Amino acid sequence: MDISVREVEERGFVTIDSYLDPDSIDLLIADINTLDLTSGRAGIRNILELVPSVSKLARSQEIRALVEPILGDTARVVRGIFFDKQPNANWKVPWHQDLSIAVKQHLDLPDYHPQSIKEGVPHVQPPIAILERMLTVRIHLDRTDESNGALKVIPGSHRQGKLTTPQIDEWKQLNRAISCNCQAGGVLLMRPLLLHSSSIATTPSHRRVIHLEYADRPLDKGLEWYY
Ligand SMILES: O=C(O)CCC(=O)C(=O)O
Repeated sequence: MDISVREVEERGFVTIDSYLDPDSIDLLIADINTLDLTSGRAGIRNILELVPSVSKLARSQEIRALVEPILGDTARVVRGIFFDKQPNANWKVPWHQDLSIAVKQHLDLPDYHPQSIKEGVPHVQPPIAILERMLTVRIHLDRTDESNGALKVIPGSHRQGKLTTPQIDEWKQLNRAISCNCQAGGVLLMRPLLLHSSSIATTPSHRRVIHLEYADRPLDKGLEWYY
């Protein structure tokens, strides 16, 4: 088994540094800059619809080469979010697992609850088996470390299903968090169930990340992925 596949299975994440070249990063930044990000927003939820070069990247061989060894060749991108932590939007996120998926429409299905709407997009919490088969690809457009609020993770925490609040507290107390530091162009692959958080930047500058989620099959019971 490829070393990064094994790391994702066992630790829930792997970082691949300097994966995208500087020219590709500059082009992505230029395209994203055409959107209005001046209002201090922490991010943009539907980046795949808004920026064609991001949806092209999400389907590119370069990114599929990272996803397919883990999810297989039926994998496809199902959600894309752009995050930026910057001086006028310097935010933090407490320890959590990613439990929601974006869907085309809400259906009244007992296993897909709770339902919510995030920036106009319907979301649901699916059965854990669906989240266990997903992969998140985070593409860094800037160097990131503790000083600009890099993502922190707790290795192995993705293997216990959905954690309760006391279980999350226990994981925090008994395990060392790792800061996923990398250079611009670096990629973090992670399982959505991996416990993660991020702190306020102490030296705020841009910390731009394209966050893509992949799934290996269609949803069932009439439910459809949003993207
Ligand atoms: O980018 C970050 O700092 C946090 C992102 C996050 O919490 C998430 O994707 O669930």
